[in-house]
Amino acid sequence: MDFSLSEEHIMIQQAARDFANNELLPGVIERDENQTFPHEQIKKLGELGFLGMMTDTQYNGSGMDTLSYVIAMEELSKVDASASVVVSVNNSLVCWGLEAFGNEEQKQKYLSRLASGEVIGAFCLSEPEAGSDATSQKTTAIDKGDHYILNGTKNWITNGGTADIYLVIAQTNREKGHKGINALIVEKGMDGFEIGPKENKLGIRGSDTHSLNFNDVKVPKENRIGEDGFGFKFAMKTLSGGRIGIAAQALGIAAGAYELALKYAKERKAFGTEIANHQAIAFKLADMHTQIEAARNLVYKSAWEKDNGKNYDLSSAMAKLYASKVAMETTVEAVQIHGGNGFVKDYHVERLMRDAKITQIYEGTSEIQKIVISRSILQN
Ligand code: COS
Repeated sequence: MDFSLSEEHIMIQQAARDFANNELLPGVIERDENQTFPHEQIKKLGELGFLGMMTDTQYNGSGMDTLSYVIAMEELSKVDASASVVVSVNNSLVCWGLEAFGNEEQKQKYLSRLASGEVIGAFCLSEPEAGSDATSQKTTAIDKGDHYILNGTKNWITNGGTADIYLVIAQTNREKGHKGINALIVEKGMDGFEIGPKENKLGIRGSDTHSLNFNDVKVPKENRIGEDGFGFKFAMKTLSGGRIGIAAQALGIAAGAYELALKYAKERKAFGTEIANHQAIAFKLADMHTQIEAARNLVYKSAWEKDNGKNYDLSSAMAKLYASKVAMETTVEAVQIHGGNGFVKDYHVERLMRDAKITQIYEGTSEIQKIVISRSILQN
């Protein structure tokens, strides 16, 4: 067992850290306040290879491993979780899903453009009445021979307005239950595809979250991913990897808040000394540091399992469950350490606290992760 990072991993960490500090930090407070999508920054992340990190180089990806991806996600998320969620969805849900389960034509046509960041993608599973209960899809994709007719509504879709390519999960044959669900590649601009209003959110306000409406959208059959009825398994398998990305995002939010709190505690004086010298603060920092290290170990282990061909359904659920809890708790403590300053926007920690909350909700709530974990341990 070797806990040290390779030279390549350290280089990726440094590159992501530099990008976060030089390109994401300027304007991050204003983007959050005004709900501005980081277009320019996402374009640059694409040019640097961060949008298709795990995708093979033959499809314009960077051909890196999952560990590289989570290392980058942590660094970007320390500074701007609105930008890092775009990176996460594009990498682990859209690019990985297409590379693992798409056919060669789909990879040539869509994956190459997504992995290079020329366009970005969205993953569309949640519906007004089917978030956690994902088999209850109301959106329908009716088989019409050489095409499907898609009807329905998707909710809370990350990159909803900005994406060009959407992976949409829909029910084709209700009698077959989850085995009647398909995953279709839908392009922006297809007739009958409408993008709903942007959501006004508590956190990750710079990211672009929309509902989507499909009204008799004609989707060619060649846009179906995998065999007929593979859509639910596609969603589940893809989400397992997505959860590693969100766990890394949560880890980054926690680590970012901790680093700010540590710096502040060493500078701010009260009762004649830096507040870090008060045990009440030092013990908070000790807890934060320990929890973040534990979360990082879970995230890295899950990435390692994915890279080594092992089943990572359990480890990704545990990593997401724990890292998101640590993100929430750590950011609350970071605000507390900052006192009055923690409550104002200039010090960043209040934003990180708001951003942390979504990591306990999207790509499977904490309660869903507990279903996955408990089923896994009870089955074995
Ligand atoms: N990989 C492959 N297949 C999987 C799987 C996985 N990780 N998880 C479940 N499946 C398969 C099951 O094996 C089953 O197939 P078979 O009948 O052929 O065995 C099928 O999917 C249905 O699974 P299950 O019976 O467990 O379905 P449930 O309705 O009980 O739901 C949970 C399972 C709760 C785990 C699932 O619905 C889920 O993950 N929900 C949350 C979805 C989510 O993350 N939403 C957020 C939207 S994305 S932002």
